[in-house]
Amino acid sequence: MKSRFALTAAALALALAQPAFAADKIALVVKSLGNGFFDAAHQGALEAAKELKDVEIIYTGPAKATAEGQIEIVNSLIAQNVKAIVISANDPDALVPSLKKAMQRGIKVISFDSGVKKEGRLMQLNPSNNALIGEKLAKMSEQVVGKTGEIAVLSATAQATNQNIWIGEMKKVLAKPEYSGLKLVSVVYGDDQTDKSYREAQGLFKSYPNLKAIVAPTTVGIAAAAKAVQDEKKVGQIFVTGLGLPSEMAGHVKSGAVKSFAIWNPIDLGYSSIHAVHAFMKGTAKGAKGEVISLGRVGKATLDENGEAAMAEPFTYDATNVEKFAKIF
Ligand code: RAM
Repeated sequence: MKSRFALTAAALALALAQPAFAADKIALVVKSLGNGFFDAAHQGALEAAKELKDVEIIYTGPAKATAEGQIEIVNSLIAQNVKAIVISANDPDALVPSLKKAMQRGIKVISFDSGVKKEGRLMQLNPSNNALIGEKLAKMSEQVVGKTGEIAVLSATAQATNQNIWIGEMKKVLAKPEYSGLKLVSVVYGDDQTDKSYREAQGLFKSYPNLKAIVAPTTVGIAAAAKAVQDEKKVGQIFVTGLGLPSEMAGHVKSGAVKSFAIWNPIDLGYSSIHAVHAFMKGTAKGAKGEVISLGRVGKATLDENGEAAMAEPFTYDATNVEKFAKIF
């Protein structure tokens, strides 16, 4: 009798410890794990989940930034019955079939940061306006190079949706008469891996002895290129610019390898993505043109005809402010 009572009490205690309802699972699928940019986005996602109360975040991604790795993950998330997938895609096309399958099973899918084609998601949340980012990259290059000189791009993976769009926008700006002196000599890919990005930067030094700047529209690439410039004693000869995290770039600004770089707040991006997908989970968003989606403390986003919405303008960092923001992301 005694032991039976003990068991009942234990079962009761366990039942009381469980939440009154099971939180819905949202999977945040990033390009690859170990990238500080996505760690910051994850931080924001957790903040949103805490506010929303009825969801929990599964943070996942492949070891290397490949579409194949993400497809495997998406398939296993379908099997796990997650309620939503928020993905930064390694390829605009390759993920579409598995994401479509997820949506057919009732899973709400949105992309953020690096998008997938319209048919593979309900919306794409861009960190900023793509044309603005392209212009920013061209302007920052001109600031360190001057009116004439050779520049090269060190990108992430060759299939990355976001980097390819930004490079395309940057090329449009460089094609304008006022930029005719800036010569884009090469675009190389470090695959968002530090060691490969570092080697690609070294390769550029060798192939282009007159190179004046490396523009890296990736937080992994810009940090690796700046380190290569420092290690090979090319500070003052080759400047590095692009999109970076203040926490990873402060030392490189100090060394002089980097004068300025830009980025948006990755914490806010992750936070906003969870709010956006939550609206689809609750049925208040459907993905139609003109729909206004609440992004919690960040504000609102309006969907365009492609189901895309953009957040804030990229912010520029240099010696005057990098230390302050390095403490945040
Ligand atoms: C890297 C990733 C990410 C991109 C940033 C700027 O961390 O490629 O997708 O948005 O750089």
